[in-house]
Amino acid sequence: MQKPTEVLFETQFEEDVYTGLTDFPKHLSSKYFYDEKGDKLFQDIMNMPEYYLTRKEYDILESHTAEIANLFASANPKFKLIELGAGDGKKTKILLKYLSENGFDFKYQPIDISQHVLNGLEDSLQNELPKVKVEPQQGTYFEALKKIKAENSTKKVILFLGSNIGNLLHEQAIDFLKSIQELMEKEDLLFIGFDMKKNPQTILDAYNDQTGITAAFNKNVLSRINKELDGNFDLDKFIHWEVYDPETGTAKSYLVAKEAQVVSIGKLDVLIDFEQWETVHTEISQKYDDKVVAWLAEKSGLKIESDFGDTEKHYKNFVLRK
Ligand code: AVI
Repeated sequence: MQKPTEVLFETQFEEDVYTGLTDFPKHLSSKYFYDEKGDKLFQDIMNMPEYYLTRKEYDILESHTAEIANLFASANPKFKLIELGAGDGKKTKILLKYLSENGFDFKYQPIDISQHVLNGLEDSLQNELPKVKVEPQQGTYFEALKKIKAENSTKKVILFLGSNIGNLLHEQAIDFLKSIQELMEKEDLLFIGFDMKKNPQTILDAYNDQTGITAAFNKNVLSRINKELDGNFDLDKFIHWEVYDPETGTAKSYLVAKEAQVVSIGKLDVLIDFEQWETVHTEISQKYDDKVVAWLAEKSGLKIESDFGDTEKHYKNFVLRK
């Protein structure tokens, strides 16, 4: 590896790529999987038969719709439904449909970093559920939540679906939940999806599909470096590798160099050496059990009010309160 005399980073992406690839062992954050191509690949993942998470959560929402809706409206029937990382809203539309058809007094506020995603969601809601009042908010979760807290006193029901929390280490998850807790009032609710521990093979299959979609998703971080930072990664010289530790519940994704190579990243003015079989750790997808969820909630100053699971308890949605 050749270090540049002085590197001035223009973006967080540049800095994180530089830091991650000059560290030992090497690492890159999974948040960089998601550009337009990565979003599309993740959509494909959610439709794969092996990726049970989306289906399970969809089933939970579908089979408990009325119960969940009534819980949202309990104590105070007027509320704002705020979704963190809304995406295409496919699962949320089950709730939105029920709430709107049954005269609930609510507004839907999807929050997403991507304006493109929000526009698509708003258009589709306009067509499918025109009665739902939508107030999209572009930005990071915290920017948006802070603004919402400052702006009004309506009761908040915050949705954080898809086991997105699983992409955070426990310590980061606690920080994240604490920040949400600090923005919540007594009557507010957090409705959050957790992927639960299960047969380790089922988990490995979900993150290592035969068709190679997950591999392409993992390698998309390298494509982004090529495209955005003038890199010359040869994607065929890396393999996607998934491990799952059933004791800790942590699934980890790696990119493994098939041969020794030197990669140039023009924008960062750096050459990165790879030894044969050297790894780049890219993602964690944490799996939970009831005790760990209770521990995370307690550490974050939140109380578990109830939970909804599929029949096999492969996936659970928890309702948390301050
Ligand atoms: C977005 N997140 C919850 C997904 C997960 O299951 O960790 C991302 C993903 N990575 C590989 N497949 C899906």
